[in-house]
Amino acid sequence: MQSRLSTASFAVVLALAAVLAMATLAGAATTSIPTNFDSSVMPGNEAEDAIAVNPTNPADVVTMSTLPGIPAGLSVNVTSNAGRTWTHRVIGTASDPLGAICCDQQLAWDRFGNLWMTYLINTNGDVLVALSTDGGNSFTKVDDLQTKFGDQPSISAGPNSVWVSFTASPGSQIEAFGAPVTGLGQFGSFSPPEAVPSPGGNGDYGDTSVGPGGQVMLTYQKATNGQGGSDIYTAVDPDGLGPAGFTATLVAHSHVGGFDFIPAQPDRSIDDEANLAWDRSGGPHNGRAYLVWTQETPGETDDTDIMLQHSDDNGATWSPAVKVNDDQTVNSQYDPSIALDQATGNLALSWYDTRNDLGTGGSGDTNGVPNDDFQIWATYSTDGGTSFAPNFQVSRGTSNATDANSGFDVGDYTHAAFVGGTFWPAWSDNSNSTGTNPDGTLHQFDLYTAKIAIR
Ligand SMILES: [Ca+2]
Ligand SMILES: [Ca+2]
Ligand SMILES: [Ca+2]
Repeated sequence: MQSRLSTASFAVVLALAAVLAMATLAGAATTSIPTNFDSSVMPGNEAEDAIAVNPTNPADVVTMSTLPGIPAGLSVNVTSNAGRTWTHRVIGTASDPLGAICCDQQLAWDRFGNLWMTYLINTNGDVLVALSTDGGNSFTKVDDLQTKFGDQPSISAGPNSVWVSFTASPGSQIEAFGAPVTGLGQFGSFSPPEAVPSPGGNGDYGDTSVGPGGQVMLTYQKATNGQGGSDIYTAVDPDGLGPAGFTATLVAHSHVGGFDFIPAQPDRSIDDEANLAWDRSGGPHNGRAYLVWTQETPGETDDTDIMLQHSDDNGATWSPAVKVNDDQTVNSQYDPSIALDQATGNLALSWYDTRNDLGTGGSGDTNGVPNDDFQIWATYSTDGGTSFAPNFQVSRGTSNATDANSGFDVGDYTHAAFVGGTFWPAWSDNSNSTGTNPDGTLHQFDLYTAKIAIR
């Protein structure tokens, strides 16, 4: 009896060792699903996320989420131990000095430890900038563009500057403004907004990136409504805070429009969600800019895919678009995020993905309906985008936007951060795979993330 127990125990030890070996492998080769963190643990919907990691202390991670259905405020979640424990609070309520925050928050953490945020306020659509110098535990408003009604501002930090671009009404004019940064809490005034001139100077749903020399690249799509397709532009200011201005370049045409409805986003729809990353690592691909966006082939089939291009000449010319998702389905991949580890030059991407929902049951299908349940998937490249690791599943569970019952689905975008060999994708999740969502399973979303070692 004793001997048999010992044999059984030994078998358990062997099994545990195998699991541990797989978990270790997962760090490098991502062959199994990583641990998921429920960063928000909040009743109601958290959708449309931001995430940033502190380059001066990569154990500091901050996530933020819009709170659709609540008049004003953002969910802010902070860990200082790489996800083991989180604090949660709501900022941007009606009485907050930051203003009554509507939405469209985005984050950038610079090499000095400054955590920058851009966002919109409810009252007049002002585009604002706030700064945290204490790891996201408090934010102070530092700039307010008081005369513009803005949309989807994005923010990026470079070696010695921080830049915001946004869409200004009327005419969906793309504008950008920047400030010099010299240390923790040490920065100059933001420039007045600089408009991207015609041709190609208007659009929306874009991103901002700063290159190794302080040059600035924006991306956005023209055609901001409807399902019928859109052109994707980049615009570059070659000297950043210097006197030169932006010049726009047409890069690609997508069959995704401005509000393109797919089964997984039946209420909010999707757009191209073009996003940028710029290699400032000093490595073999230093200066390479990457552009990710969403294609639909053929148009109006809901078979959307994640496309990637790169440029080695400040956006003047681009490599042919390659499809990043490697599934063999006609299902939807959408809302891509892209992040580059400036410590290594490695590139990682994550996105919402319905590949495992064939409507035939199983772990990827909650309801017998095809193509409406999503997971988060990702890949990475360690050779400048020449080759990619096989796609791997990040979310442990499967989620459904209709079940969130907000009319906002997961919102318009998702984000990821990649610092010091660790990739942190963020996403809205109602699978309740962690057992911590206060609303239970397949109800309102919580804001999830995962920690993935990639070197
Ligand atoms: Ca697809
Ligand atoms: Ca389904
Ligand atoms: Ca929630």
